[in-house]
Amino acid sequence: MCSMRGTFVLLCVCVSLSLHHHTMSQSPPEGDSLMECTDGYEWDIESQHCKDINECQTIVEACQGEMKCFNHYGGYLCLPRSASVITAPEPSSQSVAILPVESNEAFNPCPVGYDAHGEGCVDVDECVLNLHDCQPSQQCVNTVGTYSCQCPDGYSKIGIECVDIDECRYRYCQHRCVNVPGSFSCECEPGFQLAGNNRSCVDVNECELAAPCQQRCYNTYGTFLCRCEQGYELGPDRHSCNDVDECSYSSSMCQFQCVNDPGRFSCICPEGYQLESTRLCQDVNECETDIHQCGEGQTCINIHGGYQCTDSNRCQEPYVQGSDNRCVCPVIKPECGDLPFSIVHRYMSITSERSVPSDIFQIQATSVYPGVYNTFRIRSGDDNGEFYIRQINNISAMLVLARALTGPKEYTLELEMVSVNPLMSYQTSSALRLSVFVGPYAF
Ligand SMILES: *[C@@H]1O[C@H](CO)[C@@H](O)[C@H](O)[C@H]1NC(C)=O
Ligand SMILES: *[C@@H]1O[C@H](CO)[C@@H](O)[C@H](O)[C@H]1NC(C)=O
Ligand SMILES: [Ca+2]
Ligand SMILES: [Ca+2]
Ligand SMILES: [Ca+2]
Ligand SMILES: [Ca+2]
Repeated sequence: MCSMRGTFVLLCVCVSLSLHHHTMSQSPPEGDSLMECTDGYEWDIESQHCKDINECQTIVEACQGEMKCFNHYGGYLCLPRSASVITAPEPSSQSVAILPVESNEAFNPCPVGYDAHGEGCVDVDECVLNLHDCQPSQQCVNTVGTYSCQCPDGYSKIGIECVDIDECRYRYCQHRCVNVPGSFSCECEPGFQLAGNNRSCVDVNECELAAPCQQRCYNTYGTFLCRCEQGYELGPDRHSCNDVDECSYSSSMCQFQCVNDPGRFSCICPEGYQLESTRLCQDVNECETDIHQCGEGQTCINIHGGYQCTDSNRCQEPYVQGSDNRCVCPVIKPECGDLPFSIVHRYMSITSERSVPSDIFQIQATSVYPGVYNTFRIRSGDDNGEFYIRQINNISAMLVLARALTGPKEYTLELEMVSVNPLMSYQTSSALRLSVFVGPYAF
C-alpha cells in the first residue's frame, strides 16, 4: 500500500491505510443499495456521495501524547504539534490561501505535502509558498513531503516560541559571560584577554604589549609590576621612577657636602681636600706633590686645607744656626743673657672643633742631668688662654688645648723649659717655638 520510500514510510504509518483512495468524493459502489463507502468515508445522503470522515472529531484521542491530529481524505494524520499540514492550492486558482482540509474541494491524488504534476507527485515547498504556520521567531525548513518550524541557532523552543538560550547559565566563559539574543560572548577581567577558543582568558603581557614602566617591567598573572633601578624609587603613579635624593636622608651622607645626581649621589670636598673612599675628605698633602709653590731656601709645611712655605733658616738675630736645626744664642753675645739659650722650631696642624681638653703636643728635655729640675711654661702666644701646660715629670710636659678652636687660624706659641740645678746655682732655659695651624674644618 505504502509505495513511498524513505521519509515517507513514517508518514505512511501515521496515515490511515486508505491514502491511496485519495479522492475528494466517491460514487456509490455499483448496484449496492447500502451505499457502502471505503474506509474513512461515509455515505452522505444529501449529496449522494461518499464523504470523508473527520476522524479527529469522531475518534477520541485519535493521536496520543504530543501528536496532533490532522484530518485527511480517507484517513487522518498524527504529526508533531509543531508541524502543520497544508493542502495544495486549488488547481483552478493561483491563490495561496491556506484552506482547511475539510473545505478543500480540489482534486489532488497526491498525499499531503505533495502536488500532482504531470505523471507524479512533487513536494510542495511550504516555506517559499508561505504555506506554513511557523511563528515569526521560527524558521521554516522545507522537507520532502512536509516542512518543519525550527529555531535558529542559539534559540530553543519553549511552547511555540523560540526563546534565546542563556548560554551564560552553563558556565561557558572562564570570566564573564554576556548573553545576547541568539548568541553569547565571553569577556575577561582587566589584565586578561580572550584566548583563541573565545572562552578562556589568558594573561596579558603588558610588558611586551607596550612599555608601561619607565624602567623595569615585570609581567605577572593578571597585571604587571614596575620596578626602578638602584637610586630611583617608584612614583605615586606606580609607573615612573623618580630619583632618590640620598642627600636628604641624613646630613652625614657626606663629610663635607652631598651632591644629588639622577640615580646616584656623590660627595665633594672643599679645596685642599680630596675624597677618601666615598664620603670622607682628606687633606691634600701639597708638599708631597708638585702643587706647592715654595721657593728655594723655603720649607713646605703641610697643614689642614693648605700648606705653608717657611724659611728654611728660621734663626733670627741674635740667634745663629746651631746643630740639630736649632737656633742658638751664643753666650758671648751680651743680648743673649736673658734669652733662652736655644730655640727649636716646630709646627703642627690641627682641625677645627677639636673636643677639649685634648693633649696636642708633648715636650721633652733632650738631655737629662742628675739633680736638675726642669719646669715648663708657655712663654708667649697664648693671649686668650686657649692652651695650657701639664707637667708630666721633671723632663717632659704636655701642651693641652683648653678650648675648641675654629679655623683657619694660626698660633705661634713659645714654650720654655727652665732647667735648674740648685746645688750648682745654675739655671738655663731653652725654647720651642711651636706654630699651631688650625684648619678650616673639623676634618
Ligand atoms: C572567536 O571569535 C572570533 C570573532 O568573533 C571568530 O572569528 C573566531 O572564529 C572565534 N574562534 C573560535 C574558536 O570560536
Ligand atoms: C727629677 O727630680 C728629682 C728631684 O725631685 C731628681 O731627684 C731626679 O733625679 C730627677 N729625675 C730626672 C730623670 O732627672
Ligand atoms: Ca543567547
Ligand atoms: Ca600580566
Ligand atoms: Ca639621586
Ligand atoms: Ca694640605
